[in-house]
Parts: sequence; structure tokens; C-alpha cells
Amino acid sequence: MDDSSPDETDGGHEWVTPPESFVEQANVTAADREAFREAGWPECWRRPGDLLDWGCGFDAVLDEDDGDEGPIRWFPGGRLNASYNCVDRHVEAGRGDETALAWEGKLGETRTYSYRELADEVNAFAAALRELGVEEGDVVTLYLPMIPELPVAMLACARIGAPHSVVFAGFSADALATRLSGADSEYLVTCDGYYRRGAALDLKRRADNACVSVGHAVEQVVVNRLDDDRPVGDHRAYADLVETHAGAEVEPVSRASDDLLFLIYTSGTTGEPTLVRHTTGGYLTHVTWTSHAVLDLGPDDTHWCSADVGWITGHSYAVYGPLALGATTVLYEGTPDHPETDRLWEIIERNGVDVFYTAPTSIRAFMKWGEQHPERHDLSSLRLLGTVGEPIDETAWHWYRNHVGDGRCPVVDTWWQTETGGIVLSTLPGVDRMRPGAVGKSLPGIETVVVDERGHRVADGEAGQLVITRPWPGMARSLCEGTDWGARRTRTVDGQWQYATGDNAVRDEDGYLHLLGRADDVLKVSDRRLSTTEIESAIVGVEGVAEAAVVVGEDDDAVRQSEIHAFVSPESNVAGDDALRGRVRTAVEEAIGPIAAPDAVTFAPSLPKTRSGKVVRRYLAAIANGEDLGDTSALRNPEVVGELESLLDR
Ligand code: 6R9
Repeated sequence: MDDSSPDETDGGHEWVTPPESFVEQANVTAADREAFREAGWPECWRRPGDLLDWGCGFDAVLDEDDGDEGPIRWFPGGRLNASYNCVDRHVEAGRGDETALAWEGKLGETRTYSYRELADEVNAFAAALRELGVEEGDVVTLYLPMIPELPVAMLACARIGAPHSVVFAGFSADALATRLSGADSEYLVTCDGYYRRGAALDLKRRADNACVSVGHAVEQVVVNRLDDDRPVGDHRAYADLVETHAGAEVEPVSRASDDLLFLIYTSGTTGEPTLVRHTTGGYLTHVTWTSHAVLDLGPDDTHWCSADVGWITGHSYAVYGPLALGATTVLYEGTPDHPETDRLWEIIERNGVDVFYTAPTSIRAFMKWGEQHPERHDLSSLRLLGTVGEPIDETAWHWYRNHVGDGRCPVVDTWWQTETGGIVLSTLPGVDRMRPGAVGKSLPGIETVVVDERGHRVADGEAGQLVITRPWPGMARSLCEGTDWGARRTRTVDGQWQYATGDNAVRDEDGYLHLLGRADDVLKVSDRRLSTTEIESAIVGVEGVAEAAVVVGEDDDAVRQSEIHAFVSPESNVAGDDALRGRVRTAVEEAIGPIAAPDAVTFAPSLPKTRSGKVVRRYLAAIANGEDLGDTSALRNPEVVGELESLLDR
């Protein structure tokens, strides 16, 4: 197939128009966009709210200030249950035999759950959680790999009104312990182990180590994934619990719209891990509506969001969004290159996936492996492709559209964050023209501007920070709590409410946004969001290390994978050698997990600092990437930057 030439150019920009065949069947039309505009904010969010079943309808779309816990509440007065919306209502509508979940295991096994089977297991596990003592409002931590028990446990928690806190299974015991303590969570669902590239990893041991260092008792439920009948000690076995409670019916707890659905840890603007809290009504409305409008999902679709459920993308678009709409969601336990580099295409073909949502980092890997892999498979079921997590460059965008989407599937580049709950910027696939290399405009009902440091709007074409200027339903509840600006990240400038995203961007004259990366200390490595503080404190914990700072670099590979680059200053009598490099990496693996281990470690006599003593990571990133440093005169020690360039670990 030819690499596509631009469909059209105007104003010097390349535009790609969605094909007529897609436009005709799209869930959201130009008239819908217009209806949003006419309804005005916040009333325009009423129709998305109506995609859900509310046990008790909301009194208003938004209560901007009730003065009590937080100033902003979506759908006040409304009551609902997320598990009812994602499971029961589809069974009640006669769709119980349709597939809810199609699971592809690491060893080539498959398992499917119809909506009825999902309902049965969610009910049984919800009853089991109750028997263990979990009450409404208790936080249940889920430390599980990509196995069906993870979404089942999430929905079981939602059913009884117990907020879940999912911790990515690649995180270490220490990272799990921090998250268990921080969320005050007394219940943990984990598993004996899981397979990664053919090897069995012992998750249970990590969980046990974490529980020992938590200041309170933690009750564990253990899923048997390795099928080797390891004893679970004095913990409860998931399979026994589900069997004992088979046939149980647990009435879904009626939750206020503003009640918590889940907690999730992410890295904050200052690089610290922070707890983000999402609500039931606002969050579920947002992810359901964006799954309908941007991912174009409905009950007849088979959707595959390849993100791990341990991150926000998996929560919103592998679990809650597609299940709320009654679609089939595909869950894959393995990695894209094991056993072969065409594993994903085989899964798409076998399951008839029609909407595929992945990250640019994966697309760059597919490019490196070559187009012969997707082209060997029948991918004609696909009708829409999406990306998320980091900017996608034009080359990767075109490769994805041509070699995976056969040149006919629209590509939606979706920008959002853990804090926004769901998609905020994207084209609407049946309405808007696409611009490779740019995410689209703000979605209907959402308003954004690009501002300077004082919060004032900059001219189109100029770079600044992206801010969202009106509350949106998926916004984390934690965003409006707390009083200091750093934690809150919302402020009022000249009477205008603003949420600071931490991302730099340029808005062009068509309203399309070009994302330029983070403006703060958040580390986005490929599509993973890590905490600089967590990594740096693991490194300075190594004997012989005086100081450390980590930044994102790009390796020299043609596919431009991002990598973690650590600048480490050893104590004066300590050699910066490979042995120390090894100890630095091991320390990070133990404190967070292998995904956070630095790819490059540059030893430096000192780090560039401002006169007030703050390390300037921006210069370190420029050095790591061989970029121009610009003016360094504001540094206390400008001479160090030249020295660092020659010491670089390449
Ligand atoms: C969903 C998710 C959020 C950060 C965000 C930004 C980056 C996400 C992007 C993108 C450019 C896109 N990001 N989508 N950058 N284009 N389409 O990734 O959440 O893990 O919280 O990360 O990811 O920097 O601020 P999260």
C-alpha cells in the first residue's frame, strides 16, 4: 500500500478528512457538536449524563459552589451505581449472552465473559468482600496484572461502594507499601504471580513484603494465576471465595454522584506521587460520553485499549467506558513482541476488534519491527484508531493510519490526564478533519486556552501552558480540594476559573492544539507517568551518592523512544563507575519497579542550580538530548553545564 499523500492542504497545513463511510455511521455528528454549543456550558453535559442509568435523577447538571466539601459538584442530587451501569443494565436489556470481556492470556489461553457471567462473578466477589468486612467507603487496593479478575474486582468494589485503588503490577513492594499506607487501605487483592516474557514473577512475595512495612493490618485475597497450587498461607483464595458465594445477589449500593468511585496514584506537578480521587457520577458520565463520541463505541463494538488497567487509560477506556456502553472489551496480559512481533495483529484479527486505542510508544515499536507484520493479518475489522499518552509525530501517525488502518480508518489523537479522568482534547472522528501531529480542539463542553506564566492568554501560534477554563464532569474531586495552588492546581485569573494542566502547548489559528511536553517535574517516559521525586530519592538512598536529578531523554534509535536519564553526583571520595551505576539501577528497581530504572546514568561533579539552590532539570534535559541550552547566566554554577556535556553517558 502507498504511504498516503495529504488529502488536502490549506493554509500550509496538511488535513486528512474522515472517509464518508465512517462519517455516515458515526455516533456524533456535526449537528451534535452544534447542539452542545447551543445548550451552553454546563447545560450541554445533561445529554451525556443521560447515557447512564441514575437510580435517582440529578437535580442540576452542576453545583458550582455549595460551600461544603469542595466547591464543584457534578450532577448534584443524582444517585447511581457504576457496577449496575457497566453490568446489570445490559443483562436487564436482554444482552446477557453478549461478550463483555475477551481475555487473551500470556500463554496463549483465552477466556471470555458474557455480560451475565460477568454479573455472576462481580456479585459473588462483592458478596465475598462484604464477608471479609469491607464496608461502603473502605478503600480496597488491587495489585493485579492484566487478568479478568482485575476488572471483576473493580466492579465488585464499585457495587458495594468501596473505592478501589489499583496499583500497577510492575511496581515494587516499596511502591505498593507507600500506596497502601497513603490510601489507608486495609484490603488487598493480589495474585500468586504472573508471566512476563515467559518467566513467572512472584507477585505474592512482593505483596507480603509491602504488607509487612505498612503500619496497619492488611487482609489479602489471592488470585491463583500461575496454576501451580502454591499455598496462599493464611490468606483467602479468590477462587474459594467466588465459589462459596456463587449465586449471591448483592444489591448495588446507591452512591451519590459525588461519592468516590476510585483513587489512583500518579505523579504530581512537583514530582511527588499524589493521590487522585474520582467521583462516581461525573467520572462515569465523562468516560461513557467520550467512549461514545471519540472512540465511537456502542453495544456492537469490540474495543481494545491496550493500556494496562494499572494506569488511568485502562480504567477509563478498557473498563468503565466500554462496559458502560455494553461493548466488548479486549484485555491482553502479554507484551506486543512475545512470542512474536505480530501478536497484537493476531489478537485484532481473531477477535474482530473494530476500535483500537494504543500509545505512540507502541506505534514507534511497530514501525521498527516493520509493516510486514500487520500486513500479514486481516485487519479489515478495524474502523477507528486512537492514540494517547504522549505526542505522536507525523511519521508515526501516517504509519499507523496506513499500515494498521489501511488508509481508511480515522485516527484520533486524544490528550488527557489522570486528573481529567477522560479525554479532553481530540477530533470528533465523524465530524472534524484530522491534522497529523496535532491533537484536535477541545471537545464540545470543554474550554481550554494557552496562557503565559501569569495566567493571561497568549496569541495563537505562541507557546504557553495549557489551561482548562471551565470545570468538566471527569475532573478529579481532589482538584478542587486543598487551598494551596500547588496541590489544587485551580485558580481564578481576572475572574476566570483555570485548571493548570502542567503541559505546554501551542494553539493554532484553527483551534487545534500542538502539545509540547510537560512544563513541570512530572516525568512522562513513553506513555508512563512516573514521579521524579520517587526515583531521585531512591537514587540518593544509594551509598556514595550525594545528589541526583532525573529527566526524560530520547535515545538515538530511529524510532525515538524516550528514556530515563539520571544525573548523579557522587560523594567526593566515591568513583562514578559501572559498579555505582548498577547500584543506582537496582535501587530504583527495588523502590519503584524496573520500568523506572534509568537507561542512562551520567556522573557529574555537581548539578546545575539556581541561586536559590534548586536543580534546573530543564538544562539537564537539554544536555541529555544534545539541545541548545540558551542563556544559562541565571545559574549559580553555569560552568557545570559545559562539563556535563563531555561526561554524558550515551
Ligand atoms: C491519559 C494519560 C498525562 C500526560 C499529559 C501529557 C501526556 C497524554 C497526550 C499527551 C501529547 C497526547 N499526554 N496524552 N501528550 N499528546 N495525545 O496519559 O494520563 O498518565 O496522567 O499522563 O501525558 O503530558 O499531561 P497520565
